[in-house]
Amino acid sequence: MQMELNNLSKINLLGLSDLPDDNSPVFQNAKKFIEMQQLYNAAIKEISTKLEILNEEFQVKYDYNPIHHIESRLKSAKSILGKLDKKNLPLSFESIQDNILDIAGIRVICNYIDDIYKIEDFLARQDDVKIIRIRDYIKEPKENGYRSLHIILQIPIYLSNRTELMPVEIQIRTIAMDFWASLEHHLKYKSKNDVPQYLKERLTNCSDVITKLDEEMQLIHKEVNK
Ligand code: 0O2
Repeated sequence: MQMELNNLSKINLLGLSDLPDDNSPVFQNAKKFIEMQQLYNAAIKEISTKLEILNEEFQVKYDYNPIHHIESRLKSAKSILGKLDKKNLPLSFESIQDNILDIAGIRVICNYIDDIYKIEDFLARQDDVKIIRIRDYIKEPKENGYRSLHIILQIPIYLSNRTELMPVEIQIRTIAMDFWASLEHHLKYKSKNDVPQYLKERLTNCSDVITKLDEEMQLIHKEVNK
């Protein structure tokens, strides 16, 4: 099983029609993987639609948008298997379902810090959404200066013959936090995770500056809208 799942990362999985009519385990696994991706993709659509509706409601009622923009992505087979491998977990479908909760990923970029928590409240109030885990890296930033609110939730996906509860990871952050995370990610990638100490320190300083900027912008925004 392990070898066969490993092979998944080499296949460019697009749709079932891309696969040959072959009963070998590798193609059976590829088929199962594509079906799994469809479910995660459906979960991304469900949550994205809820967020878009919220944003439109705010526009109509208050002439204001809490969401600047939304990005989403499906984690690739290569990245899923890499994460399992890094955590020394079994390379199986069961293990993917049990351990990888960010296959469906949505990033919500907001203008102000308060908007982040408005979106968290909104998601928590949805009848069909179950919050599984919250990590607040805004109240407690990571040591390197990373700030963002991470929510893992579960949403039902209604299929022709069954309902599946699918996990989605939502990262909610301000434009400034996103700017910081992009540069830090790029730097880690460029330096193959071996970021020189002086650059790490400069980035941590930037995070402090950005925190002050976010807080000041929030106060000005409140003042303007009193
Ligand atoms: P990718 O390619 O971004 O998806 P988990 O195994 O997911 O339960 P983990 O990874 O500790 O536990 O979860 P956490 O802390 O919620 O972080 C998950 C994601 O947040 C990461 O995904 C990144 O996208 C982002 N993230 C976390 N820390 C940092 C950071 O210091 N800098 C930046 N730029 N992003 C961060 P992945 O899985 O690493 O990959």
